[in-house]
Amino acid sequence: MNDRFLRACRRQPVDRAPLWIMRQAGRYLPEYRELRARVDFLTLCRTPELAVEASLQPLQRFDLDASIIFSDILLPLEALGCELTFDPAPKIARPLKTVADIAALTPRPLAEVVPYVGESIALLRRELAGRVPVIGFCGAPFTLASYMVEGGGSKSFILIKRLMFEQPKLAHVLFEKLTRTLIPYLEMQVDAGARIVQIFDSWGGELSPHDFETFSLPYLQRMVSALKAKGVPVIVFGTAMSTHLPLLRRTGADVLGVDWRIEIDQARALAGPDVALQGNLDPLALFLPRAELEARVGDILRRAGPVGHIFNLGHGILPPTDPEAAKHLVEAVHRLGCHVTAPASP
Ligand code: 1CP
Repeated sequence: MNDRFLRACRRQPVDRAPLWIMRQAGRYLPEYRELRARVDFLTLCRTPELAVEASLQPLQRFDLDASIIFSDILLPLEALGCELTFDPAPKIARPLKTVADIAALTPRPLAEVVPYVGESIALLRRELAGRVPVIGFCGAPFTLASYMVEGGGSKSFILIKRLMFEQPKLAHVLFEKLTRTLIPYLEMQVDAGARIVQIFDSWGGELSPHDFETFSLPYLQRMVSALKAKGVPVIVFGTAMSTHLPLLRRTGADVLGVDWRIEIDQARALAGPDVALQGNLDPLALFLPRAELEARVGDILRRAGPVGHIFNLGHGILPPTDPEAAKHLVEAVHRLGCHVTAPASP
C-alpha cells in the first residue's frame, strides 16, 4: 500500500511529497465527459459501479497518491429532505426561508437515503487493491447551509448571513441538525473503507473571523473530534481562509487546506508546527508555460519543506484545463518533491 499520504497527514517522514488533485475526477477529462454523455450527474453518483469508474479515471492517467470517492457535498442533504438538481451547478428545490422550514428538517436514516456512498467506497477500495488510500468527504455545516438557504451557489451569501445575523438561534439549529447528520455520514464512509476524510468548508472564507469562530468552528471541532476517534486523519479545507488559519488550527484537524492567496511558509507560521498543510498551487497555474508551472511547483515544495505537506491545488481543477498540463504537474511534483537524496556516484 502506498501510505505516503497517510504518513504526511501524520507529519511522518516520506520519500516524496504525496499528491492528489482536488476535483481530480470531472469535466476536464474527456473520458469523464463521455461517461456523463451517457448518464446524468445524480445517476452517476448513485450507481456504485459508475461512481467507481469516475473515481478511477484520473488514477488511470496519473500516478496520484489518493483516490477520492465520486460524489458531491450536497448529496447527504437529501437525508434532511432537500431535493437537489444539478445542471451542472446545484439547485435546491425549496430553499429554506422560515422557522417552520428549518424545524421541518427531520433527519432520515443515511442507510436508506445514501446507501450508495458506502457501497461505492467499499467497491472502490476493492478495485484499488491497496494501490492508494480512499478519501471520504462531506461539506461543512456552514457551506452546506449556504446552499440550503441561498438555493444554490452564491456570490454574496446575503440570505445565509441574514439568517445568521437576524436569527442566530435559528441558524444554530440548522448547523446543529447538519452536524448531527454529517458525523454519522462520515463515520459510515470510514466503516466502508475510507482511510482519510476531508471536510469542505469551501465558503468559510466568506465569514469574518468572529463569525467563523461563532458559526463554523464549533461544529467543525465536533466533526473533527468524532472522526479522529474513528482513527482516520481529518483534512479541513476552505478557500480565502488564510486569515482564519489561527482559528482553523483550533479545529483539531490533522491537515489544513491552503489556497494560493498566501505563500505556504507564511501559512505554516500562522497554522503552527503541529498540523500538516495541503496545497497550494493556483488552479490557473495549469495554464502557464511548462517551465513556469514547474518553477511554481518547486517554489511551493521548497517553502513547504519535507515534513507534513500534501501537494494539491488550492481549489478544484477547472473544466477547461488540458489533461496534459495535469500530467506535467504530476511529473513535476514527482521529480521536485523527492526527499530521498540519491546515493553519491562512486
Ligand atoms: O456535470 C457535472 O459533471 C457536474 C460537475 C460536478 C462534479 C464533477 C459537480 C457539481 N460535482 C462534482 C463532483 C464533486 N464535487 C467531487 C468529486 C470529484 C473529485 O473531487 O474528484 C467533490 C469532492 C465535490 C465537492 C463539491 N461540490 C464542493 C466542494 C469542493 C469545492 O470545489 O469547493 C462544492 C462547493 C460542490 C458544489 C458543486 N457541485 C457541482 C458544482 C458545479 C458545484 C459548485 C457550485 C458552486 O459554485 O456553488
